[in-house]
Amino acid sequence: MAAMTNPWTTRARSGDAPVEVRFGPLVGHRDDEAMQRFRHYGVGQFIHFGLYSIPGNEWHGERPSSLAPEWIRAWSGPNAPEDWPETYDRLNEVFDPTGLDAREWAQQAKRMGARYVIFTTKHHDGFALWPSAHSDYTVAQSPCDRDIVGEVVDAYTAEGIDVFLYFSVLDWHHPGYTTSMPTDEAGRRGWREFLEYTRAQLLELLERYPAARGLWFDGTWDASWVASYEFTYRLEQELRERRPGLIIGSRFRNDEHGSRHFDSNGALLGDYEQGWERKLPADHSMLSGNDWDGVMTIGPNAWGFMRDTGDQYQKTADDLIDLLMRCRSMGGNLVVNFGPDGEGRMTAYEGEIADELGAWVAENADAVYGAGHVDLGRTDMGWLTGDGERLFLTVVNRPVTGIARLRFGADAARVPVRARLLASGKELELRRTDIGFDLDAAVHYDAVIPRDFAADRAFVIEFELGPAGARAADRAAAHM
Ligand code: FHN
Repeated sequence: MAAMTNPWTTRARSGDAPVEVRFGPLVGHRDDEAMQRFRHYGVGQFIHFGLYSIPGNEWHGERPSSLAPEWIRAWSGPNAPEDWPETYDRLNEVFDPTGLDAREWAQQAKRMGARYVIFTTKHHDGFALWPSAHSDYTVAQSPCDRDIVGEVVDAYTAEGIDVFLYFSVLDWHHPGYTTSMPTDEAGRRGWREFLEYTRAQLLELLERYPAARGLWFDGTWDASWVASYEFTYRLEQELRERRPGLIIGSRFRNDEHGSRHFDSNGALLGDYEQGWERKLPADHSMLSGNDWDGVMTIGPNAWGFMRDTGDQYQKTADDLIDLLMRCRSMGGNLVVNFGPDGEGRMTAYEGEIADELGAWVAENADAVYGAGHVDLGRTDMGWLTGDGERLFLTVVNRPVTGIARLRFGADAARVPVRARLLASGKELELRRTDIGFDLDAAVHYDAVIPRDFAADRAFVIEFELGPAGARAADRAAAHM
C-alpha cells in the first residue's frame, strides 16, 4: 500500500534527503508511566471557558457570521458593535461565574467516562483564569476573584481524572504580541517581553498546579512564534526539567526550518500528535506509530459557549460513540469539547450526551480503555479494538445478514474461539466459515447476531482469541 501523507507534515517524510535539524525532538517515543496512562485514557473532556462565554456568540441580538464563539473578539464588519474589541476587553469587569461548580463538572466528566480533561487556562484573548502574578488581566482583576484553574485541577484530580492545562501562546491582550517578527527595535523589545511573560506564566502554572499532567498548547502558528524556535526549544527543555513526566503535544513548536508538529525529517516534535482537531486520521498507517488524540466539537466548530446553535448540526451520543471507537481502533483518545455558559454552567444538551456516552462506555469499558489498535483489516460493520486476548468489534452498521464476519489470514496463529455480546455477556454462536472464496488465503469467523437481539445503539461483540485449530468445530470446517 502506498504510504499516506500526514497532513501535518510540511515536508515529505521519506524519499527526500535528510535535512540537518538542530532544533528537532527533545524526547523520543516515550514508554514511561505517564504515557502508558495517556494510551489508556480513551475518553477525554475539553473545556473552553473564559470571557467569550459571556457573549456566547452574540451581543445585543447581533452575531458574527462566521466565527467560532471563542473568537468573538475578532468580530468586525458592518454588524459588529462599535468599539467592539474595547468592549470585549472590558468583560473582565463583569466576569463572575457564580454557577461554576468544578466538582459538578468533574462528576459529570466522570459519568461520561473521561480519564483526562484539557482546561483553557488562557485562550487567545489573554485572560488568565488563575491569578497570574505576571499579568493584569486575570480572575484577580474581575469580580470573580477565584482561582478557577485551581478549582478545576483539584476537583478533577479528586475524581481521578488527569488534568492537562490548555495554554494559548497567541495573545490578543499582551502589547508585545505580534503575528510576524518585528523589524524595529521597539517591536523586538516588545516581543522579547512577550516571550518572557509566556515563559513566566508557564513556569507559574507548573509551580501552582503540581497535579497537572500535561500542557496543551494552542495558537502557535504565527510567524513570530515559528521564528522563535531557539527560545521554544529551550523552553520545552526547561518545562520538562521542571516537571519530569510532563506531557507536551506536538503543537508547541517547530524546527529551525519552520516545520511544525514534525521536524523537517518527519520526526514528531512532542510526545503525541496534537493536530487532530475536528478531523481524524483516515487510516492507522497515517500515524506512523505515534500516540495521538482527536479533539472534537459537538457542533460543527464551536468550542466556546454558543447561546443559539440555530440549525447547526449537533453531534449526538451515537456520533460520539462512533468517533470514540474510530479513535480507539487507531490507538487514539477522543476528547469531547464542552463550552459552559457565562455563569459557568454546562449546557443541558452537553449534559445529556455526556451521560448517554458515559452509559455506553461503562457497559463496554473493556473495548474502550484497555484495548487499542489491532492489525486486522478494516470492517464496514464498525471498529475493531483488541487487548491481545480479545478482539472487540463495535458494530455501528448492523449487517442485515445477522452475521458479524471477521477475516483472518489463513496462517493466523490466534483466532476467535468464543463470541459474546460484551454488554450483557450473552454467548453468540461462532462459526469458522468456508465462504468458498479462499484465493485470498483467508479464513473467516462468523458470530451470529440473534434476530431478536434489539439494539438502539452501537453494540460490541467480544471475540476471545485462542490457538488456531483448537476447536473441534474449526478443524472439521477446515477440512470440508
Ligand atoms: O483557535 C483555537 C480554537 O478557538 C480552539 O481553541 C481550538 C481547540 O483545539 N484550537 C484553535 C484552533 O486550532
